Amino acid sequence: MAPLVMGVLNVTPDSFYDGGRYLDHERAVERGAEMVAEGADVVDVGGESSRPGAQPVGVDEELRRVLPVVAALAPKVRVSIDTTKPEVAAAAVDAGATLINDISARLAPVAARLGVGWVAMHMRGTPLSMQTRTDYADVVGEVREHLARRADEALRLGVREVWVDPGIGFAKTGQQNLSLLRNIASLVALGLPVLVGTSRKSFLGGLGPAPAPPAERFEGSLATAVWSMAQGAAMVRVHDVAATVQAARLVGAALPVSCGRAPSSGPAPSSAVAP
Ligand code: HH2
Repeated sequence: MAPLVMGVLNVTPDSFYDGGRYLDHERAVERGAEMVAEGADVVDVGGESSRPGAQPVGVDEELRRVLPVVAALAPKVRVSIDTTKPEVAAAAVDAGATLINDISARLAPVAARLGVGWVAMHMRGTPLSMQTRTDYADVVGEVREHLARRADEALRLGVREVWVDPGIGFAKTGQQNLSLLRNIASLVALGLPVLVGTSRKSFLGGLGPAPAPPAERFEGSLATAVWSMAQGAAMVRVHDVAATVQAARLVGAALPVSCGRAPSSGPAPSSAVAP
């Protein structure tokens, strides 16, 4: 089975790559429909930027941004809601979202109550403070343990679909992002589906001879998406859907058996299989 592709749709003025492009609801819905045509499996709708230093948005404003977009896209495609606010998650589920993409990894009780899937992403602090909190003794081990604990709590609460995500770029240095990418397989070994988001992120801009802005990070984004999928990530979160869908199909054809699945030894929890 090919890994899944989650398309990023930010209904915000300030997201680091697509900020301001889809603040108008009509344009956001058009872009969502375009992603569906390009083969996206999930469209991830967000109303609050989480780039380093981003200012928080109030509940009412976040709801105003995302709800009409979620409602318009949900009949066409699986919609996830990228939020850390319980009220926004609940209203988006009411409007048709079936997955809560939670960068705070704190909304498992909401996902359990609403009977929807949940993504637990690793982060320290908040987007305002996170880049001052990159002091890990063992970034790979600490991220894995944090996600394993949160996932376990969620499974105990009765969340049936639990994803884990290392949170590339969230409270991580460039080198720490690379260590996490090198060790995706150790997250996959938890037996839960893994989501990875590297798309257009700043560590990619620092790998070449001169710093590259987000507009020049497509190749690095695709390369790291392919790398992640080949290491067993069950889904990648990307801005560039069409190219990544082609890459995912190729990876799926090349690695037909184990991609994104729990290792064959040992029991796999029911949530380990990607939907
Ligand atoms: N990255 C961003 C936002 N949400 N969710 C998950 N699960 N994983 C990620 O890596 C992730 C995420 C940041 O990217 P983007 O949405 O493009 O930017 P912004 O936060 O500025 O809106």
